[in-house]
Amino acid sequence: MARILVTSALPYINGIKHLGNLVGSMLPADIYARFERQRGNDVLYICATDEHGTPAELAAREEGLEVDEYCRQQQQIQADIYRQFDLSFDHFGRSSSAENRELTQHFCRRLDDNGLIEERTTQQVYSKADQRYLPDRYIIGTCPHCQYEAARGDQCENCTRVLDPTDLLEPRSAISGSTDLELRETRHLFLLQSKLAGRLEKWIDQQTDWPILVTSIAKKWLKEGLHDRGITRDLSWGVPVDRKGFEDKVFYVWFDAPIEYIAATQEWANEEPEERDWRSWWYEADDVRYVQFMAKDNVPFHTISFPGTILGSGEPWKMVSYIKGFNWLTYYGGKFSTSRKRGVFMDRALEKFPADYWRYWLIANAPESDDTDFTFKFFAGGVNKDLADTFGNFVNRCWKFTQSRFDGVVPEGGQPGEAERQLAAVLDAKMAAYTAHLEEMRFRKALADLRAMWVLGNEYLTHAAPWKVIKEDPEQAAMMVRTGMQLIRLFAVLSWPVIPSTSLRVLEALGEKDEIPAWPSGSAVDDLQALAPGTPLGELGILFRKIPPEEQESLELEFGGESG
Ligand code: B3M
Ligand code: ZN
Repeated sequence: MARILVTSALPYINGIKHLGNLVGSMLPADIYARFERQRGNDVLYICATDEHGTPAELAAREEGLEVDEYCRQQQQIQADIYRQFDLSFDHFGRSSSAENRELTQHFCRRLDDNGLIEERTTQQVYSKADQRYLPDRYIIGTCPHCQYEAARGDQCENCTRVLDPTDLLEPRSAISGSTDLELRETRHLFLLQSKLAGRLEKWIDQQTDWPILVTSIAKKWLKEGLHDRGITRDLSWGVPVDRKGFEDKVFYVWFDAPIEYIAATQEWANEEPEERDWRSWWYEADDVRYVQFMAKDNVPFHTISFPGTILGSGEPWKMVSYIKGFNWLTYYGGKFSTSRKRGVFMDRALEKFPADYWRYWLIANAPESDDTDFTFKFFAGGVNKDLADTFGNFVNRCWKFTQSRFDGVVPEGGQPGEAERQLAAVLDAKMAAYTAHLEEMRFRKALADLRAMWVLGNEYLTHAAPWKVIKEDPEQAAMMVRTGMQLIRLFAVLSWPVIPSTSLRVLEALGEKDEIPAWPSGSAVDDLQALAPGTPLGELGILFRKIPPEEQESLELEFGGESG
């Protein structure tokens, strides 16, 4: 039994996430975690809200709430939506936890002990109108690299480059819009990343099996040269800096956020201290495979900054084993945008369709090697063709026929023949490919394999035509119908990582109660005998409904499907 630690990028606290956030981190992580659990591995899937930094403060201000109260409310709202999307976190924590405060301060002390922290006097943008410093997102201006006009002080959303507020052209305050800004001197802690460059480069070079999308971003950063990085800010909300003269400052959100992966595991363990051991997952944890999921704009922080923190600590913390990165999901050719409320957000998505419709479509079209463009027409096309017409229809055909001709019981009798042998051979190959693709986290390929198996089921049934055979040879027809029911069961098990609630609905209707259906053996001859003859079929109903063209159009109107 392997031990697999899974984390997905921590969603910012500032508001409900959109489908792009979901497909670029939490959904693929969940599918991978479920798959590995089905195979009997010991999986720990950890996530949390990222609660510090200027986005939280700005959002709380907009809602007229104190920032800690805002975070408390939003964390629960997000946790609730993720539950409805069947995201199977072992723990969904908060980066504002006491555990994270302790651990963040610990890392800073260790880095300091190792000569990697330096106090420096810096010039920060100060707004006279707002009577405060304007770090990171408190300041907006034009990106000096791509000329995007609404670039933020910490990163340009358009070209993903990491920025310093003083880089921005025509800067203005995000609070008041004031351009009456000046530079003032203030002391900050700097992490001497330049001293870590050699070690980081060596470590990245060892990651020969990582996706190119990920290693190319890391190497680009290393090539541009690692700058020493300010890890504190003139803000009041965040992890306090436990150092003389720094009483009014907190750590930079990107310093404490990844540490929360570890701290959230501590939160998880602290809920059941007798039973759970966070340390075995994170400290001297050579037997653990650690996989991270994130969109590409987060990759620099996970390949350079966070590993730098860990290496610099000089302690044997777990380093990531594999990073799965994603490109963008676009919306009608433009960006999903939280600030402009453009696109489909997770709460609204669930008002329209059950989670499985979204989970299936998103992962089948995941932006892996390239961006994917969401439109309701494209979405409906996948739902109608794959879920309703292929998987749903196959289940429905077998179910109905068994009910009308075999008293709703999986029939016995008959001997599998050549058609069944061929079916098993093709299934063996497809199952092997599907398993390998999930293992490699190549989700689009995996989903193509799964679809191919669903198609195979329909083809088998059409070809076998038990409704004809039953007239001359009821035994033979029984064997065919039984094979169909075995396929349904197998498909439900194989589909569980992707569409868990539909899968369990089918398995329950077949009298199975396991919360985590065990992964099949991979030998179809055996796997097509799992269901005992005589098993009664429960009520199932329609698994997936079709989305007609009129509805696609009205969704487009409702959600604003114009290009942007
Ligand atoms: N909250 C950014 C994001 O959601 C950030 C990720 C933190 S991972 C430690 O895109
Ligand atoms: Zn830019």
